[in-house]
Amino acid sequence: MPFNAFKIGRASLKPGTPLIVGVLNVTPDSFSDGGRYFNDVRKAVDHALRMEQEGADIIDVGGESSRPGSANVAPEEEIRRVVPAIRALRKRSSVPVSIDSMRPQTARAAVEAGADMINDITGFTNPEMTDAAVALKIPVVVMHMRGTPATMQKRPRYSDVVRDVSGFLSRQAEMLEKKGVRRIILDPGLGFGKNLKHNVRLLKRLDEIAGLGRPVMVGASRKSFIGALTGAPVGDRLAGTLAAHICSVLKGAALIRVHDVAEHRRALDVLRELL
Ligand code: HH2
Repeated sequence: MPFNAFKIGRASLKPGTPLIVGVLNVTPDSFSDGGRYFNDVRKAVDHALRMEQEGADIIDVGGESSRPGSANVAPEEEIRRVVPAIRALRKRSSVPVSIDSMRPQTARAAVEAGADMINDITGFTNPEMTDAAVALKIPVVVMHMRGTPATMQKRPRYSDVVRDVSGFLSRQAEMLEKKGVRRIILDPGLGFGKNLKHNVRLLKRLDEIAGLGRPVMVGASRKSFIGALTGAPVGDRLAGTLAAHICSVLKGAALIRVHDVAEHRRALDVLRELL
């Protein structure tokens, strides 16, 4: 089902033209690139600019790892990590920026520094995060997660993972819409409280989530289920990631969240000609 087009900063999100969201983790401990852009604003900004040049439509900045078992970061520390990077990036580029955070204080500080979108892995289950989204009047990503990063991989169970995730996403989107949030993206949250079968089912039946009539984002990049399907270590999961993301786009994904921007841009360029 198509969705109504909208803007994220200068980017146009519309059916049939998937956007690439490049990941910038300013953390010491993210699962695939932890430490590379941590405590070094220049390195972080250079990486964001490189991703923009390679074809990223949006840069998603995160200051806290959400890998399974990861520890909580205090809001002050998260703000200290993300705000200088966003501010410095803003000075050099108008590329749309998304803040990957579950904390209202961080979301507000990031938007003040120039962020254009809030990406909440807890799917706006915290009412204060919803209040921030309402007040800030910017697009949001509602992601599904079962449990918390500390506990989410302990025997996740669903009666029907696709129906359960879709139900959660539509309920949260309706709640946000009633409060006045107009631009809403849904994300099934691959790897967040899901085992291999759950992740595969969500990808195979992604058309059901896209069928909710809202834009859908998918983030399979380098995740452990790609490793489980290919036997590849985290540094060698690009081929598997591309397959998962191309399949998602064919099933209606409007945004893909990736670490390897250039390769995804080329793959989407080819796909565009073939469709
Ligand atoms: N995945 C990660 C983090 N944030 N946000 C959305 N909306 N969807 C995702 O699939 C998603 C996300 C995990 O990836 P990464 O940022 O590379 O790792 P870490 O959480 O260890 O920083």
